[in-house]
Amino acid sequence: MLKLHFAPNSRAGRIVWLLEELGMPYEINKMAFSPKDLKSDEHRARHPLGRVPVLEDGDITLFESGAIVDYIFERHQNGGLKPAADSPLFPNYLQWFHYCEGMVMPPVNTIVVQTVLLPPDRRDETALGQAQRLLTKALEPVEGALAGKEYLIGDFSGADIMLGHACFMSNRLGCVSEAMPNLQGYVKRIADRPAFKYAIELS
Ligand SMILES: N[C@@H](CCC(=O)N[C@@H](CS)C(=O)NCC(=O)O)C(=O)O
Repeated sequence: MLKLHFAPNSRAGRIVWLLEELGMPYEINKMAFSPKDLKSDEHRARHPLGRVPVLEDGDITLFESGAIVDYIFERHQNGGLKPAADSPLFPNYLQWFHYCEGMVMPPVNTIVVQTVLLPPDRRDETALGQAQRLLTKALEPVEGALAGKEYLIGDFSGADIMLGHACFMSNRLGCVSEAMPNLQGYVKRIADRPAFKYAIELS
């Protein structure tokens, strides 16, 4: 059975969300989002940086959320929520799937560091402002892509598991403004999905 190593309020929520959407059985190892759990020798043996998510499948260990999503589709779901390579939807699927970690999450990470993780006396307003501007810019093409669509490629897909989760987090950080009505509607649609609710409330 698949085993997911999880901490709340993290990208591990993407994998819970996916497994719940697919109705797949899995075991979960719930850790605290704290150095005591994540940087323990036991967890570093699974992920050299002591991060989440980590998925174990028998003797296979994977520690990158996008790779985990794709692995589940290819090894366990015969494609799953992913268009076939010859589908006209495939190029857009790939683009938005990878846009998540490539373009949206870097400024999200900085904003979380500068507003939550660092003690107030070590926070840097300039770095925070830059990251907020960068995130707004990175979200603009997503706003455009969602025009007239419920989900990123039309139907719900693995691209939403990745980038939809990042858009939800961006909204939580106050970076999805009223100037982005398509994104606001998208975040609401995602937040209303029962599997997403389950994942985001898991602690
Ligand atoms: N690109 C990686 C990022 C993994 C990552 O940074 N996870 C964060 C939680 S969202 C983490 O474990 N942070 C703990 C730490 O940095 O100590 C992925 O998508 O899996």
